[in-house]
Amino acid sequence: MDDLKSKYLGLIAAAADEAAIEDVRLGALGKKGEISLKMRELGGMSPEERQVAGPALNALKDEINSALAAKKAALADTALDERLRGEWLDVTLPARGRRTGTIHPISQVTEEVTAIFADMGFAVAEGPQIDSDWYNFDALNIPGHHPARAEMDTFYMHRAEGDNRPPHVLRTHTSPVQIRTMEKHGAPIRIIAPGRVYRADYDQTHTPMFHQVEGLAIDRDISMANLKWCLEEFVKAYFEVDHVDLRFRASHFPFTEPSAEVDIRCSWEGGTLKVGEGDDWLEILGSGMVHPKVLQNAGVDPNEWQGFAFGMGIDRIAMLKYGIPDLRAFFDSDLRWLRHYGFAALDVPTLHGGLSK
Ligand code: 2U9
Repeated sequence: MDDLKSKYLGLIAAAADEAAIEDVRLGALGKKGEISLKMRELGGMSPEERQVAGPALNALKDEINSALAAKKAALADTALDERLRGEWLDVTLPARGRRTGTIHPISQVTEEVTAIFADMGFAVAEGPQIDSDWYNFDALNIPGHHPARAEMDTFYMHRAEGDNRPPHVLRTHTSPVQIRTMEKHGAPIRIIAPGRVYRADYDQTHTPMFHQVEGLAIDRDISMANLKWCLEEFVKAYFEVDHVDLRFRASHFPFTEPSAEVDIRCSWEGGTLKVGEGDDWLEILGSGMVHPKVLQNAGVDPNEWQGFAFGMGIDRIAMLKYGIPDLRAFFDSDLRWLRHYGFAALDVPTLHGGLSK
């Protein structure tokens, strides 16, 4: 009995894991275990022998069982300690700097322009990028034979066979948005329409998709004087300067009469643009008084209402303000370029907070 006891207590002490413990248990107390067999021998003993051996065997069995349970608990504790040591984290370490995305210069400039015109009471209007030739051309006083229609290098949508209606187009300017908004809300109206436009043209200064922002202000007595003030305020705020000189050059667009292209005084010292000083002039937008036929086409009575419109290229004014030399890089999705020219995601442009801080 003593031999059995020291044998199994020794094996239990030496067991290194739960599987080894189970082996010891089966060897001692399993169906064919050494102690179980001894228990079975009790039946062949005399009552006197059994009275001595019985309690001794039961005590041995209890002792082995408690040693097994204690060893099991000790092994579980060690395993937990080891796991906790492996998974230990120093929560007092400083956070690792995360790679964050940036705001694309076109989104940034769209937000800046929107903030400036919002401050002057202009709402933002949006519309479809695929539109009918009525909204893109005819309503804007650009009839089928008009040279402007050919000049706009239009992308035409595919037509089903046998469909003889004029095809829809990828809008060549955001002007259809203003027609749709006038149709819906009538006059007076004060909106800007920023967004993507498409022209089949690709070289150093043209991409087949680019961005425009157009503005429209219609009321009973809006004049070129209001247009000049509005654009002057815009240019000062956008380029973040106190003074600008604007030059209005007579021009021609089918949708405005009279029409003017607008230049700003600037200098190009050492290759960088300075707005408001110098002897150079830089064209930044087109504008004019909305043609009476265009008002009529949008359901606004030109005998009652009048106003101005203007349009400019967002990509171009972004390049000018932020010294971006190559237009095509805007659409390359080059991460190094985006990190260099991109803007911090939480610095939303506002007039009071600073447009491009
Ligand atoms: C309506 C009536 C009139 C929008 C205008 C221009 C002049 C213009 C160009 C600037 C550079 C396009 O991005 S660009 O290539 N735009 O010169 N746009 S007036 O006139 C409108 C628009 C809508 C209903």
